[in-house]
Formats: sequence, structure tokens, C-alpha cells
Amino acid sequence: MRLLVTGGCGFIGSNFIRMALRDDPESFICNADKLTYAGNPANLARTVKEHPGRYVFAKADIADHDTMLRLLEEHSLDGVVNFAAESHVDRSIIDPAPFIRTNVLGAQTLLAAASKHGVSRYVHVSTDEVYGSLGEKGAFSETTPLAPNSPYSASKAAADLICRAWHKTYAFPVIVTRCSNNYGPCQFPEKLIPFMYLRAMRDESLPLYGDGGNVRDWIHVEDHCRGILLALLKGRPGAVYNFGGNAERDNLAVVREILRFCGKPESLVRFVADRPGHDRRYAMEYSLAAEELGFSPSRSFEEGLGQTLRWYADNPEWVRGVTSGAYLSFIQEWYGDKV
Ligand code: NAD
Ligand code: TDX
Repeated sequence: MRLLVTGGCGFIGSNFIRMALRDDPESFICNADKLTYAGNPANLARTVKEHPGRYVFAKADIADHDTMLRLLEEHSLDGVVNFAAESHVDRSIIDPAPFIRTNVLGAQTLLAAASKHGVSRYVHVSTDEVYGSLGEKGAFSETTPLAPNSPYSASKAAADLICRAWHKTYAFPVIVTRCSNNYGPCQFPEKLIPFMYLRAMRDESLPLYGDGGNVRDWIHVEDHCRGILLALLKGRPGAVYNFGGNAERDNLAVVREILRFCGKPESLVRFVADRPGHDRRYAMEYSLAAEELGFSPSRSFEEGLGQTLRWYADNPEWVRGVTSGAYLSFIQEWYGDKV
């Protein structure tokens, strides 16, 4: 397939492009990425060399209709996978505006450009956070009502509803995928796992929000990307598919596992003021994706976590490249004297 992938220089998008170019020798990908702080062309440096003539990059904003249309036309693209987003909940608490601009207006603009061009397949990548928060039992299904609690998740939920309207009103073949927390290589170290690992290795304190008992369902990024590829190839237009990892862990358990891997003491943990609007628990029911797409996560959390932390240990240049100026300012602004 000839694809427009947006946000392909980020964590999940770059893993997806690597997998799609490797698994489908016929595929061609145009990666449109605005290169925000989270967009890193180094994530794809090797992949680009391995697949000459099958990949082009455009520094572009999904909220720019004419550029999106031009890219679709210029490269005769017939499918879209939209990863482009502002993705960090804590940043959305500091300043929601870029989240609304990219995740809502950008998502709608991209849908409009893809409708005008006419594509056969379109996957919009969303998140379990649109469902809000669970109590101790149960799991989100695709029919769980949307109840987002952060500016980030509200912006993602808005885009999901716009996708729904595009299908109902214009019969546009959009599919929405909602996934739980990803981990794996190339994740920007503002997210829990790489953030805590890099701090632990420097013997810095590890700030856990609240009592550390919030639960996330962790999925390896390659399992998520395989699900997206399946949705792209086999998904029902108009459908929503949940993906989960069968790996519910509370944050303290995840941090303890990281400390064990690093051989560092638990005394590094600090319980700090809770994140406002902090969702207590996520868990995903993904039987629809299993039945209709053949999706199932393949990697256990312990195995995937070890591989991921080894990747960070083996790539100090990559880490240095993303943890300078702007990153340090964000850490200072958000955590202040909590760390
Ligand atoms: P990320 O922050 O690592 O990457 C986002 C990418 O989008 C970056 O390359 C950035 O430069 C690009 N981008 C941002 N604004 C843009 C714009 N206006 N136009 C073009 N490009 C733009 O995010 P991620 O963790 O890779 O997440 C990718 C997608 O998956 C997001 O839509 C996110 O909501 C969703 N998602 C993430 C997770 C997770 O655990 N990380 C889980 C479920 C769903
Ligand atoms: O310093 C921290 N301390 C802490 O206790 C950080 C960074 C996180 N946490 C907690 C908050 C969450 O309960 O760890 C958990 C995971 O936090 P994040 O890595 O920020 O992820 P989360 O808020 O769960 O959202 C992620 O999963 C769904 C992604 O960032 C989203 O893009 C995705 O949609």
C-alpha cells in the first residue's frame, strides 16, 4: 500500500514505519511530521537507509490542509495512518492549547484532505484514555461511554467523535484504534518507563504521583503496531478497535521492576503530589480486535521491559540527543522541587 503516515518521527509512528517497510516489500511511505520536541528523525535513520526509494519525509503540519492534500496527490497515496498528536498528559495540564490545535483541528483537517483526495483506507490512532478511569474491576470495551479526564484525553476523544461523524456523514472509510500504554524503543523520556529508568541510572529521585497505586495496562509498541497494520489491512470501515497488553501493573510495581533491572535501591522512590485528574486504572477488553483482525499481544511485560531498558542502555547517543535544553526546562517547570 502507498501510505501517508503522520507523526512518523515519534515513538509509535517510527516503530510502525520500521515494521510496515519490513513486512510489506511493496509498501511506500510518505512520513509527514511537524518535528515538535517529540519528533526525532534519528528514530528512522537506519530504516531509511535500508529501504531506498520506498520512503520520503516531509516536515509538515497535519493542520495544513493544502500540504496534506499535495502530499497525498504528489505520491499517489491510497491509505493514511494518523499518529500525529501532542501525546503527554502532564504537558496538556500545563498548556492544553497545542493539544486542541493538533489533536482536534489537525485530525479534522487531515480527514478533510484525505476525503478530498479519496483514500481507500484510513486509520486514526487513539487511546484508552478516552474512556476515563476504571474502579478495581472490569475493563473498557468499544461501547464504554467516552469520559475523558485530562485535556489530552478530551482532545483525543473529540477527534474520535469527528472520525465517527466522517464515517456516518460522508461514508468515509475511517477506522479508530484505541490502545493502552505503550513501551519500547524510542519512547521520549517524559513517559513513565524511560523517565524512571534514566533517572534511576543517574541515582536521581523517582517521583511517583499519589500513592503509586494507579494501574496501567502495558503493551509493547510492536504489538500495538501489528494491531494497527491489521486494522489497516482488514478492519471494517467505521469500526473502533481496542488493543490491550494483558499486563496490568500499578506504577509502584513498574518502578520496582526498573530498580531491580538497574540494581538500584527503592529509597530512590518519592511519593509526590498527585497528577490533577489522574485516572486510577485502565484495562482493555480487546475481543473484537481478536475476532475480526486476529490481534493478540505476543510479548510478556517482563520480557519486553528488559529488552526496552537494554535498548536505552545501548543507545546513549540517542538519549543524549533528546535530553538536552527543552527537555530539562520541561522537567524543571513540571516537577520543580518535587525531584
Ligand atoms: P509522540 O509524542 O512520541 O510522537 C508524536 C509525533 O507527532 C512526533 O513525531 C511529533 O513531531 C508529531 N506531531 C505532533 N504534532 C504534529 C502536527 N501538528 N503535525 C504533524 N506531526 C505532528 O507520540 P506517541 O507516543 O508516538 O503517540 C502516537 C499516537 O499514538 C498519538 O496519537 C497518541 O495519542 C497515540 N497513543 C499513544 C499511546 C502511548 O502509550 N504512547 C497509547 C495509545 C495511543
Ligand atoms: O513522573 C511520573 N510519575 C508518575 O507517577 C510520570 C511521568 C508518570 N507517573 C504515572 C502517571 C500514570 O499513572 O505513571 C503512569 C504513566 O504515566 P505516563 O507515562 O505519563 O502515561 P499516561 O498518562 O498513562 O498516558 C500514556 O498512555 C496513554 C501516554 O502518554 C498517552 O499518550 C497514551 O494515550
